[in-house]
Amino acid sequence: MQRIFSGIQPSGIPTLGNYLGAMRNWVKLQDEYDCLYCVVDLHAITVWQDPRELANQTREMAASLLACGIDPARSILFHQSSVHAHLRLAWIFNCVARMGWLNRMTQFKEKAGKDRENVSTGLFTYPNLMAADILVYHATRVPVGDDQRQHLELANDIAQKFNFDYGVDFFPNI
Ligand code: LTN
Repeated sequence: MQRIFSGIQPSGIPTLGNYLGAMRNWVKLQDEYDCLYCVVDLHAITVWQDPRELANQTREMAASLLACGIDPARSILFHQSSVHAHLRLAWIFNCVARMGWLNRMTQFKEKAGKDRENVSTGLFTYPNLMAADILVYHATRVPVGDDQRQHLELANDIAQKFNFDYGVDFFPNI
């Protein structure tokens, strides 16, 4: 069975956009696929977060996902920071992805704006952690909005470069 991975930022109480754009779809996908759903608290700290608030919002987002119909008997639902393998693989990917690739990420350019010298380096390497989220489970399907397309292409580029550089066929194509 194909494996699905998707992540959602812990924005606390979800917006209607979260529901229509992601959550509703995630619930349906459980019928057909082996699904892993993750509240990406480590991505959230690419910009400053109050630690206590972040912990609350992460729990609230997980609770909302359960309330919407994510079924823990069929799917895996977890906090990103609770699985250390994400960060370990993200480091390896920091050493695989090229500066030029990340420099072309439109989301980084938008978020950094004129403040490019002053944003966190985590904001820059955000796509490498996202690639690690997916590839650590060898997931091959990733339901995301159009704004995340470029990040998925980058994840594929990383997987291919890793396989090529180390002469393996380890990471699948997304
Ligand atoms: N960047 C995504 C959240 C996200 C994600 C992922 C989505 C983090 N890791 C892995 C799919 C797969 C966002 O902001 N919506």
